[in-house]
Amino acid sequence: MERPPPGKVEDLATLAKLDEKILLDELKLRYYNNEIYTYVGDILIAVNPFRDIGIYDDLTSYKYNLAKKDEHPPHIFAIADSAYQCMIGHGGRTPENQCILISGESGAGKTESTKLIIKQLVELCHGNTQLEQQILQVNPLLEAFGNAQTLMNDNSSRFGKYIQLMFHNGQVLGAKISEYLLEKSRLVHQGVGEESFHIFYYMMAGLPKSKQEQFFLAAPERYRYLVNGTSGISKDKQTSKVKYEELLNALDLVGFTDEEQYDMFTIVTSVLHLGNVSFEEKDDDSVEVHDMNPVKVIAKLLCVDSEDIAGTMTSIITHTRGEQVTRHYTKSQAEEARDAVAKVLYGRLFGWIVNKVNQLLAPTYNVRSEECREIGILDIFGFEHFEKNSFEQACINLANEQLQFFFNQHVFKQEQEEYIREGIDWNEIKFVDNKPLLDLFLGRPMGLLSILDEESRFPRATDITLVTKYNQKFEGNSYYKAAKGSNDNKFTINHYAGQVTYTAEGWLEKNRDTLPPGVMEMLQASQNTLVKSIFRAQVTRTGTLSMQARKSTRHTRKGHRPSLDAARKRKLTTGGQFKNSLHVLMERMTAAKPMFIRCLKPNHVKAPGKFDEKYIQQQLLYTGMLETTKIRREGFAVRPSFEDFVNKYKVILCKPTLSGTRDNCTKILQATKIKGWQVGKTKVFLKYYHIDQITEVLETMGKSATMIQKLIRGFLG
Ligand code: AOV
Ligand code: MG
Repeated sequence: MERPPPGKVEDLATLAKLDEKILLDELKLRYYNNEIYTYVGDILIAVNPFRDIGIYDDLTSYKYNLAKKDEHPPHIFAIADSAYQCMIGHGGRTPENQCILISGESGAGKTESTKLIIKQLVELCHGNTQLEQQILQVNPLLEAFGNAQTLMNDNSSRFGKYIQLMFHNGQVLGAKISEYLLEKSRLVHQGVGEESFHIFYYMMAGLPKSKQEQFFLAAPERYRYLVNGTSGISKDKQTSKVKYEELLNALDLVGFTDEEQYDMFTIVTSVLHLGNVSFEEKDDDSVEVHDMNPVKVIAKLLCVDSEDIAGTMTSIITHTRGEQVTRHYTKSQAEEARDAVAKVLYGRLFGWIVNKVNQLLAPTYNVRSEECREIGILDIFGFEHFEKNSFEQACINLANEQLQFFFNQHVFKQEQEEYIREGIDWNEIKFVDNKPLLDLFLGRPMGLLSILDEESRFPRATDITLVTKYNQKFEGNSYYKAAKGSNDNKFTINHYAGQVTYTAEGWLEKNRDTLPPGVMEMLQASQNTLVKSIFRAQVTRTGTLSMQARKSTRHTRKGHRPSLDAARKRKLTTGGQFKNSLHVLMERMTAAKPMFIRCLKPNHVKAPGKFDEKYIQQQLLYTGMLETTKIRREGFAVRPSFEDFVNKYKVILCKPTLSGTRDNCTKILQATKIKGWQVGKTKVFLKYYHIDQITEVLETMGKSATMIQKLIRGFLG
């Protein structure tokens, strides 16, 4: 067979010569030719085109439906198709649950890929059911509330998600979404050139005047949470308006009622108003709300008492020896309390939206679980490296480490271990194992998160004490680097995807994620249906007082600086929760057959037609793409047992009673004349392209058989 010219190699695992430069050149030539997709065996590389290249139309979608892999150019639809075929057990395969894991830097194209996969999967089901239409609307809906413009991506996912599509007899039965760690801190502060969640801008551009009045809304520039010291509002109003209409449409289609939508917007707007609450210090060391107007608006929107809101943000009431004591907050404590209310409102709203979507898309009829199959799609937040990196970046980057580890386990470790076990003639391919990084983060009691949890329990701990502890415990760990100054709150981690320096400012608070006393009770007492329901089922914390008690407080001790920590009770920390959800995710993915999509970002400036070689080279290097290509080129992707192999291919020897032995497998393989296979101790080891080759042998045999029959018939007359 003639080798394709450079840039025309659709599967890098078929390259005769292989090095970093060759990989890069192939991808570059293809990119400039609008061929953004390239295979590495069963793995798909996708280079973000940053423009519409017109390859996702219905005709293309149809073309890839149940197509053979090499029939058409590499495409994301082919991956969806392959997952679907494996899931239903097409072509005699055993039906299996699938998961599609999409990785890549922030802005590399993971979320777009997720949407394209879902679109194609729905297409493959042929139906045009209401459920399918609902499923297609879930992503735009969640993006409005969970995505935001960042320096790296104009539509950056600020939460991770795993979407499970459930099937029965090849038809979609329902869907379930799991969400990971919404970046709530973005509500109250955004970095330079960044924005808050899209929903705020969509709403302000799209709400008709009458509704704006109902929500007491003014121009976006009037809200501190949207303009707090950054670039201001850069979104185009007309685009936001269109997005708002799309969102309403999605909400309707998925099944949110008008009342629910109204209540959702009520919460979103009250968050905005919260940002405008400010405080002033009084001579007696107490603080009070500077201007009660925004508080009154919030009180109306959330159906709570305005005095209660002002009270919970400026003071804490405790019981001391049977007496009620009011302690005043400092100005910064009051601001912290206000921001905490905004974050809990929005965070709970987001959680409620995801739950609601899950209820609306849950399978409506019962199918025995063994008859139900699923395809899961993982779209997490990509690896992040900003000028200033906080707790959120640490969690996001940990999730990426975990995903890279999963990839390595599948692509390198388990595979090579099996070759050794089965006595296959094999030259080991080395890969960079990032297990030490997972240990650094997740180890117990000596991991970054465990130590953070421990420190979070000390009311007097600070970011400096935390980092001092890190410096002591990780001295000598080559993946950890302490900052030069001894009184510094910074440290550097040597991630698989590069070095990131973190600043521990605010980590303890973010990890504790506790609410100022009284906030929960105040919100639980709301008369707004949605607010009430998202704060229901919360155990009232001891040590704090109900609203009633607050109102009847008489005694006030002045001048005492309270600590918010005093009333905090132990609960699962943010880090602890994240660790648990990562664990559950890994278990889910381990139980399915994984397929990998590697998204690459061609430049830092979100521009089309710009292939920054150095930047791509870096990504190829840290994702281990050269080694991946090597193992896919030399490895054996298909490994049937002797029994299965003989059963399926005994026709090649024309012996229907052939038994499933090692010898018989060898005989069949020799008869096909294909090259490069091996026979192990219990299985046959085939390259991924061998199956197509054997199928061709079978087809040729079939054709000759029909031809012979025809000849005989003709001969006989
Ligand atoms: P991400 O999910 O990987 O980043 P996105 O999927 O949001 O990245 O892609 C970023 C932007 O790149 C999109 O908004 C599109 O403008 C463009 N893009 C991506 N894929 C395609 C494609 N196939 N065709 C055309 N344009 C594309 V983050 O969520 O930031 O990690 O947290
Ligand atoms: Mg994304």
